[in-house]
Parts: sequence; structure tokens; C-alpha cells
Amino acid sequence: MQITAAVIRAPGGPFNLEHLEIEQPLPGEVLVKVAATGVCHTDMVMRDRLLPVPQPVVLGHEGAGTVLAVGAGVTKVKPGDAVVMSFNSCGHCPSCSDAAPAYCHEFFPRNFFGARGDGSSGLSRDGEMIHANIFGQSSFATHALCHQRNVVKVPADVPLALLGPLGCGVLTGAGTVLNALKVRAGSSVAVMGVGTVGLSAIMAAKVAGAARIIAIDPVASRLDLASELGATHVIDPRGGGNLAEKVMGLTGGVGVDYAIDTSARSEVIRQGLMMLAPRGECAVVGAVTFGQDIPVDGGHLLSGGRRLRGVVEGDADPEQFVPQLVALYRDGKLPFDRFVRFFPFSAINEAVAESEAGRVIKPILLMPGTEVPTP
Ligand code: CXF
Ligand code: ZN
Repeated sequence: MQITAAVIRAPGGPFNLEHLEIEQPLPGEVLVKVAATGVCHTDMVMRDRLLPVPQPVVLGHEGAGTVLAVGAGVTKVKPGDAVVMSFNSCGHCPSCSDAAPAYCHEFFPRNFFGARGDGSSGLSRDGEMIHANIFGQSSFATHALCHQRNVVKVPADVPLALLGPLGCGVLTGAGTVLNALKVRAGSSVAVMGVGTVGLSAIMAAKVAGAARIIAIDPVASRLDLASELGATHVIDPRGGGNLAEKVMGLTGGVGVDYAIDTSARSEVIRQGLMMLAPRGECAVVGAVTFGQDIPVDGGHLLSGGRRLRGVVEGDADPEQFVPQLVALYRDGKLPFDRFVRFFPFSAINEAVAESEAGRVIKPILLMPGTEVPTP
């Protein structure tokens, strides 16, 4: 079948809209007609080959759409079902067996290698292989091949075109608070960087009943939005003084119970650890890279029994967590639509540029025929 997809052919881009051939789903696979797909910062990291993703490749990993066909053995979804695609996992390693697919022992091959396990991708152009299967989906396309494991059925009464980010960015921020840190009612949380992941963490911290929610970001408009979505305090990290001291100042010298870093910058993460109260925990959520050292004050870590940990995809099992996120959205407790902007798929390069310039927090690309959802 012929599809249209955004292909990256060189590090740094651009995204070229091309007509490709897509295969029918193999056993365990699901062919999805994509309605819309979010743009995540990790797509830019892959575009720039800061992660070793092969090219030419179709990126995109926050897809939402309708099932068109299923391969042999697929029982979870059927043609016509509305679905969100999330990250992929193997289903049988120790982590997957323990309901922790974000720590799948095959997480990198299954999400970043640009091919199925047998080396094929399911996408081609005049016989040229185009890499796909990114996060088990490659959804910067009118159609995507995903897997029974990473597809989640969603109800028909919520606007499908909005839901893609529930598969990655929103899931990561909210899951860090609700699943990984298990933020306690009455506690204090600092969030460093308030893009999609940080804002989702703030909304979830409010849901969890955190008493003090501190948003930290150099962009004033983002801090304003963070306040509207649940932050009780905001800090612009620019100017004099270090971040941990500013947070200490806001908490009467005690520090916070939880710090969440979305910046992936080593010095910021160090500050996240320094701003923790005794027994506090700092979650590294932003895409730090292999070989990147993080400076740690060992005495500070040890003395208060503080913790520093990585969190991938909000510790989520998408099958369980995406429906919870849909329910929170429906209840008005996760209004992530507040920071979404829709673009036609044909404007993908503009959407990416707007996001990289900091003017749009979460771009969502609408495939031809998909209307902008009405609130
Ligand atoms: C990624 C971030 C880097 C580690 C793997 C998961 N999340 C998705 O954008
Ligand atoms: Zn992502």
C-alpha cells in the first residue's frame, strides 16, 4: 500500500514528505491509519543522530489513529478501534515480566534500531529500504506498523487527534510523579524545565496532592502556564545565586521531597540533588546521553539518605497507564490540551522549528482528513 511519510535522510533533517510503500502487518503487528502524531524532543535527538538511529528513517512516536488491519495472532485490537501508540517492549524479559516494560532489556533495539528483529522495516521506496519501527511505530506518516504490545485502545468519546502525547511526553511527566516517585499528599516537588514533560509532572503533582509545587524554567510564559496548571511557586533560574539555594529559600531551608529534571543538563541535575530534603529523591527524566557524567556531592547524597535515579517513560506500563491518563484528562485534571498546537502534517518542518524556538510546547501533526479537535 502507498503511504506518505516524513523521511529524514541526513543528520539534522529536514523532514521530506515522500510516497512510500508499506507492507501488510506480520504476525503480532497492527497497521494503523494515523490521525495525528505529537512531536517529542527525542525525535530531534534521533534526527540529529545523537542517538545512533539509522537513516533514511521515518521518526515519530506519539501516534494516535484507527486500526486498519491486524496480523495473525493479534487479539487486543481489531480494525476500526481507536488507539494510541506508545513505546515498544519485548514482553518476556525480567522487566517486562515484572510489569516494568520501560526497563525492557531490549528497550533500545525495539525502539531505536529502525527495524524489526529480522532487519526488515516494512517501509520502502522503489526498493530502497527506509528505516522504521521507531518506538515500534514511526508515526510521522499517514500509516504506521506497530505491535500488539505497544498499541493501547482508547475510548471513542475523547478527541483522538489530541491523544498521541499520552503515549510518550505526557505519560513520562505524569508517570514520573504517580508511578516512579509516588509523590505523597502534602509533600513538596520541584520540576526543572516545564515543557510537555515538566508541565505534565506539575499537573500530576497537583493530582497527587503535593502541597508545594515549584516550577523552574527560564521562559516567563512557561512559568505562567505552570502556575495555571498547578505550580504554587516559580523560579527563573537565570541571574545570580544557585538553583538549590533558591529552592532552599522557598522551603524555609528544608529542601524538597522530590526533584524532577527534564533538562538533561548535568549541572542542573546536580542542583536537583542539592535541593533535596533528607530522604528526598531526584528523578532524571530528560534524555541524558551515554558517557555524560553527572557531578554528585557524595556527602550530601549519603548523609540524608537521598536518592538519585533515572526514570524512563514514567515507569509506565502503557496498557494500564494510558487509560488512567485518558480518565484524568476527561475529569479535567490533566488539561494538556492547554499547551498543544496543531499543524497540518505538510507543515512538519515549521512545527519542529516552532518547537525548537520555544514558541510551541507540544506540536501535534494532523494527517490529511483529520480535523482540529473542538474543545
Ligand atoms: C526517551 C528518552 C530517552 C531515553 C529513552 C526514552 N523517551 C522518549 O522520548
Ligand atoms: Zn518521546
